[in-house]
Amino acid sequence: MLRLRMCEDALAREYHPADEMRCPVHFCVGQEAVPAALSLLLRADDYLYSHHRSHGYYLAKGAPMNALFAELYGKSTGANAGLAGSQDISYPSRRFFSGAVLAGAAAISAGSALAATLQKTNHVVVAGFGEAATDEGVFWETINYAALAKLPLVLVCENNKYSVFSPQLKRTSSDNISERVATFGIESSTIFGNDAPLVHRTLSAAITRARNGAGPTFVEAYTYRWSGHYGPASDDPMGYREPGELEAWKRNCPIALLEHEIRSKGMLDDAEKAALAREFEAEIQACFQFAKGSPFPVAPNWASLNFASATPEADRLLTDVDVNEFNAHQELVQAKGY
Ligand SMILES: Cc1ncc(C[n+]2csc(CCOP(=O)(O)OP(=O)(O)O)c2C)c(N)n1
Ligand SMILES: [Mg+2]
Repeated sequence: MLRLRMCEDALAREYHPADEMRCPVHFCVGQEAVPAALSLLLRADDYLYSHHRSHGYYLAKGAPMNALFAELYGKSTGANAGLAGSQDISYPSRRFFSGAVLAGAAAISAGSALAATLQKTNHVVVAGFGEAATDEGVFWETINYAALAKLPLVLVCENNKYSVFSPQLKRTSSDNISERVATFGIESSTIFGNDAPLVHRTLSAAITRARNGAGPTFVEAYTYRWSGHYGPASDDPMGYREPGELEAWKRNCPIALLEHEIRSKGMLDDAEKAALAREFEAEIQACFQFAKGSPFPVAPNWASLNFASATPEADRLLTDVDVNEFNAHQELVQAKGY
């Protein structure tokens, strides 16, 4: 959690006025507990999908911090050669994928979990997303199918109350997401998402269930983003937060809560915390150096940026398919009268 917090704080400090990062960034300051718990629980062969607030999940899957920084700077050494940016970053070799379509993480994760079932591998699939993903129809289709097919899937909803500037109760008549999910036949719970040990226990149980073939679990973790919706600047002047709300959640900082607990048990002292902070600070500075010193990507031609053309299937469709034949087949499948 501390590594992620320091990483996000450092990126936020560098974002303006330097303006060298080439993409919008959604910081996850205040929301460290879920990704940190996942970082301890997921195996290398497990898949993790996330939404636009992606950095915590990226690091949770063990993807390298320097490739994250270089990606934000639009450099060729970035996780996606500088072409994806923050909210669509992926690191395929660590089986991590993010995406800007809110419920996309959930929907794609169900397909990925189905693949795990069909291929009889023992890996599990986790999707992390915000509560606004549950405003989308495909989210409910996903949980319906996940329950039916008993997919090895864990869906984690970080409920931070807001979709950009809109509170949940201005978007839905009730804020009982996990109760609604339970009616689909999925194990479902709501927890205080800034209690790191509770988050860890809950996600650990969910991942174990998935791995043991007991089916999907939905976890709604109440948390709060300290930063604006995107970028480093506060968007409080928009007036969408209730007075005192941010301060109350800051008093419930997930890092401070855990720190208090482990200090009181003699598991952390000042020197140990300072050593951790020094280690993370050195890593972060090395990442900035790496990112800033890396070259921009070079595209030899536009076609080389069409990733679909790198797949044999797409090539075949583009070159072999006879359009006339394709059109002729439409008659066979299209019901008359439509
Ligand atoms: C399908 C879709 N609709 C709308 C948007 C625009 N959009 C980007 S972020 C966001 C808010 C998302 O809120 P939430 O899912 O709760 O995540 P949070 O930002 O609170 O972490 C919206 C509406 C989008 N990216 N995708
Ligand atoms: Mg939200």
